[in-house]
Amino acid sequence: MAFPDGFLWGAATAAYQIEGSPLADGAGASIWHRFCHTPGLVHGGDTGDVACDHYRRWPEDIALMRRLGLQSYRFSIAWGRVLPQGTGTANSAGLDFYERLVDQLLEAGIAPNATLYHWDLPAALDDRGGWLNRDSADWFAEYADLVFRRLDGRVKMWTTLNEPWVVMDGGYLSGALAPGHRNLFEAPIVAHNLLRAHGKAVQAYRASGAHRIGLVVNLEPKYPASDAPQDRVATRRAHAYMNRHFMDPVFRGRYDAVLVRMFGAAWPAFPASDLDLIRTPIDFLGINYYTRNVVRDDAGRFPLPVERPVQRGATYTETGWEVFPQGLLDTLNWVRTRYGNPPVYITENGAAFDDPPVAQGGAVHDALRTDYLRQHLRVLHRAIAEGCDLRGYYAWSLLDNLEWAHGYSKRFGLVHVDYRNQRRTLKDSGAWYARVIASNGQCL
Ligand code: NCW
Ligand code: CA
Repeated sequence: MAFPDGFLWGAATAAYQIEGSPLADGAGASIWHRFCHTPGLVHGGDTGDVACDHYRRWPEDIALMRRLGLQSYRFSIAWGRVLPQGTGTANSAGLDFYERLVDQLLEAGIAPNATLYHWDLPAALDDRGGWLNRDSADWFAEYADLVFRRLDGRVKMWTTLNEPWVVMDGGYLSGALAPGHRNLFEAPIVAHNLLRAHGKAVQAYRASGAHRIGLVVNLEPKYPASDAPQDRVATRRAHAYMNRHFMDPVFRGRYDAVLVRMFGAAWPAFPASDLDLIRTPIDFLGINYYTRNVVRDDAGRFPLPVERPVQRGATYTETGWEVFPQGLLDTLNWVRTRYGNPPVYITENGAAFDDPPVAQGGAVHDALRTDYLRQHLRVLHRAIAEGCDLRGYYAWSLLDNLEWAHGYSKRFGLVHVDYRNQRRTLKDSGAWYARVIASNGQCL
């Protein structure tokens, strides 16, 4: 079971989830700093104040990446470290941090893959309306351009946004994530401005960058719970909402009618020319895949009129996500056929499990995580055989880290972090993944 030559093996993290020191060296606070410091919003009152202390321990973390044999490392840049107010005066110390990180990654033979936005909007911009403000697309392009000019000589793979759907749904509709709004009328506006921001950053990149830039979306295939018409209709709506709200505009330059109808009065009239900006061609698509969704109609809920009936016999992870590797194959084939087979990277895939404690001598026997990864990687091999243009895979996550509103209670890492002393321990899944990389998947 060998993968194609040049298939890229990596692991991923995000700035606010691992760095700690969120205000160090002149950085401006983000909406996640505010959210975590608002009592009652995050499990256990956890914050990113220390997190994995990666801001100070990054050399040790690069040593861990070497141990895993990573060929690429996907991380995100904290906008507020670079531009404390979000726009205007740059903070050179913030860029220095990422410059040093990138230089040492290259020194270690690890290709950096940088994401510009993994949810940590500068709080100063939230004060100006955040993603609800139409100017947010220009703010983002200004920030992106600054980073490109400083780092594009060394970073050859860029991502504009991580999971814009989650930003919209969690940040502005369910309110479970920063900035914690719950407003049906805001959601489509935020989605649209995120898409415009993405498009403007890609255009800025064409002007100053020399390598590749893409978008990362979370995709979750939908299957009806029964043959009943209402379940089938609900499945279509759930699919349009979660999987096509961002993909259709980027790849086809339009919003789907199902989506527009779902939002009804909450759907504003957008200028048609915005779609031309949004569909600016990208070089690759990043897909984050974790689970599927079995859809049962629940007309009382909006805009996702669905329930997720528990599947008997299935394994669920600690975030409540069903383990369903076949869904990854279905998703890749859906992208291949609907969107013209773009170059794809799996930019996140992984599982939170309650790992056993660190054993004597330093080991974590996390067999469930290894199982999860193995099953999903096997499916990738099939997707390639079926014609998907799949270029690489990033496990989520290098380290246990701050799982947003779940705080530190959910562990996704290949490496265990003891938050009492910041000690890192390679889990069994990490040692296993190192063998997968070393054999280019042959040992699967
Ligand atoms: S969508 C999501 N995740 C995880 C996160 O660690 C990563 O940064 C994301 O790209 C794994 O992959 C994505 N997490 C959703 C968190 C929702 C939390 C809601 C908590 C309610 C109490
Ligand atoms: Ca638990």
